[in-house]
Amino acid sequence: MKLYGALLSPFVRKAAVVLAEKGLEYTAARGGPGSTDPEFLAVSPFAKIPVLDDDGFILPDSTAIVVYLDAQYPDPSLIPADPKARGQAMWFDEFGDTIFAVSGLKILFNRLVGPKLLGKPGDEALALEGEAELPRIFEYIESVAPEAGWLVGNAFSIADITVASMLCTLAYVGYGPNAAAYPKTAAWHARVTARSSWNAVAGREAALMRRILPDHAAG
Ligand SMILES: N[C@@H](CCC(=O)N[C@@H](CS)C(=O)NCC(=O)O)C(=O)O
Repeated sequence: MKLYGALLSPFVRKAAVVLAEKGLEYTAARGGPGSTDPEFLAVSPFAKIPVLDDDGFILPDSTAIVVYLDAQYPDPSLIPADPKARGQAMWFDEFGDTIFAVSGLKILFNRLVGPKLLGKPGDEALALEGEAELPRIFEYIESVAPEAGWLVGNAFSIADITVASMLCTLAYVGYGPNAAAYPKTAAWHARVTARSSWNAVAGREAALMRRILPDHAAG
């Protein structure tokens, strides 16, 4: 199994945590914004990360990857079977990828990835736009964060992984779940990041970040 893309990406981290939850070993392969690596460009139709290669079966997109992995390697299941819980889990995944990440990545790309990794000036107006969008998103997460346990039903799922992964990425640009303002979010996020799967991925991520961005601690 191979996973293309750097763990700084919330989408790559999501796929990596799912692999770790399922006890699946993988090799990290290079790829990402600005990459000209022919191996990566051959597997990623739109040059986006992550891409999974499972013994020659190539699949882009974090959600597609999780759906595939959960069907192919069902233990433990990370997409609930109950229809309502399944719908809710996919909503949180969609929210994480297309609402939270869209705002958060405006900050990440314009303050960190562009200027510090790709040598491209960031667009500060876009970063400020992302910042202005965050409070509404944080308030929403606080309104759905459970007092105990997980976002959907009583099982850890793709919902927790996707939303927590974006929070981890935001830590690189100085945003964390502030416990004073968002106590339920902070406590839930701490439960997610205490899992052994999360710790395994965080260890790999810290090693990668020490190499590519020595001034930034892993989120
Ligand atoms: N919906 C995709 C989003 C993937 C994505 O946009 N990844 C970013 C990195 S965080 C990327 O590769 N951007 C490069 C580009 O858009 O050129 C997923 O869930 O995998």
